[in-house]
Amino acid sequence: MEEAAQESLHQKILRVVAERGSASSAVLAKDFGCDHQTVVGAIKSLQSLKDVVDVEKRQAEVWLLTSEGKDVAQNGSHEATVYGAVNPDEGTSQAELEEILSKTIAELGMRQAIAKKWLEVRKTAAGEKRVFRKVTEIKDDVKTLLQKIEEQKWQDIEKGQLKDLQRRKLLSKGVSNTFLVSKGSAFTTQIEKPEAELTAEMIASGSWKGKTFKPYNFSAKGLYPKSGHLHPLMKVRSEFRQIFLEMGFTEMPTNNFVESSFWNFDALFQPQQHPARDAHDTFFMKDPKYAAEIPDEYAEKVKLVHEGDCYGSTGYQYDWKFEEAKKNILRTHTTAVSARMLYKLSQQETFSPVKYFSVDRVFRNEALDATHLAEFHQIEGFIADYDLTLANLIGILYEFFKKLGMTNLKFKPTYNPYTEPSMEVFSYHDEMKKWIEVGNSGVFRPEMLLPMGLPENVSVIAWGLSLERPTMIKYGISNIRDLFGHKVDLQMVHDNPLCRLDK
Ligand code: FB9
Repeated sequence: MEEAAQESLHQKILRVVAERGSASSAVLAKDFGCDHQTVVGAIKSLQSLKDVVDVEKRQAEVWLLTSEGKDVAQNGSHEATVYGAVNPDEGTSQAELEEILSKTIAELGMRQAIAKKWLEVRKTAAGEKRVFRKVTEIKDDVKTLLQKIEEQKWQDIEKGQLKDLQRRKLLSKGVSNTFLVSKGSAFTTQIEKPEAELTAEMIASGSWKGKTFKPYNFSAKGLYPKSGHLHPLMKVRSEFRQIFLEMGFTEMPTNNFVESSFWNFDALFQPQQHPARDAHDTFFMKDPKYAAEIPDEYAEKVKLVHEGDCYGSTGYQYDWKFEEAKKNILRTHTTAVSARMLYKLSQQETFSPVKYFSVDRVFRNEALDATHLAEFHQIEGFIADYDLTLANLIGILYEFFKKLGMTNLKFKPTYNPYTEPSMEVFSYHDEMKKWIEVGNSGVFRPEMLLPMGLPENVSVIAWGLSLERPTMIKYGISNIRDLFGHKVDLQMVHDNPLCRLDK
């Protein structure tokens, strides 16, 4: 109810109480022609003003119209309906009445109308039974009574009539909580709207002294704190993390975006003149330009394998430089972290098989377009164990992508500097009705593993994909800027649904 209207309702109630000494909420609602609950709310609000009114809760037996009763109060009694349907000249057959009205109304109405001598059944000259009117007009007292009850004026009606209407299932007995409001010890009709809060201005000016304040409602519910909402990428990352954890993988520590060229490229047997290592594809750090430390002994072995004729490989036959390896960059793939983890593994007393994964940001100085930014989240998994083969890699890829709902896979040979053989992974997407590239994979080369010092019969199978591609497909986002970056609509973050990768 509008505040002003609620205000005038307060005043109207106080005026009636001033005149009558007290008043019931039910009577007030009827007199004011407004909803009983609204009047109760206003009474409770007046009650919060100290001693202005006294309020006593009462339970009164009330007569309530049933749904059929409400229909009769609005449209007339069954008997009046049947009387109205009878043709005043030729009369009407019962079958026609049942067809016009309904069997129930025709039967109920006929019985009441005959009892009230409004209608009679007699035979025509042709010997047909028809219903005829006995009076030219009627008074629908049932409708009138029910309307009075609806206005809560049942006090003027005889008990027998109420019982009769109850018998006809037009009325039912109920209990209504009403409130008797009467003058309190501090009764006044001049109430000031109670203040909802004590302001600094009131305290400074002292104006609070003449005001009444709403009592503090300790049981009021607090505002629902606007909680945060996970970004779709983070929801999808959680789903991938869950998949890897279910498969027994351990997450790698990926909390360094800045990486040395050594771990990002050299340790992966990626030659220093490889095009991916120039400034067109990689972000080089200005400061600090060089990595603080690189494991020297291991770096010497990396130098040997790059330059060739070592570890059973011809290498790349070039002069490998420490200075190039020490340059700091923004990592271009999380395979740099995989290299660090494998080196750490090789430093253990004895080798033990492991399964690791990572999901984190990587950076590439590439041409931007609708689906590519200078950074994306790479997902990577690898398994290091004795004598793993391409068959094991294909098997784990089927297991992994099955958890994404993809079972129809194809593998296409490709080249990566650090894996041999290498395969691109494709899956047939039923909704898009086409084959889509869903990742890249391979077996890390001996030139990467042997300089670390891993046993010769240990092999490592690995694969990778992005987080953005599945997220964009799952959430139907066509432009990556609607998913990632400063132009993202935060409402999208708020509204987007739970992520289910397997559906
Ligand atoms: O994610 C990619 N595609 C993809 C993945 C999931 C998916 O799920 C949908 C719900 C159905 C849909 C699509 N791709 C890899 C393939 C392409 O999108 C490709 O065009 C883009 N690739 C990125 C690199 O582009 C600069 C995706 C990214 C990628 C590519 C390769 C690796 C990681 C990410 C890798 C690797 C790797 C290989 C061997 C050993 C270790 C790591």
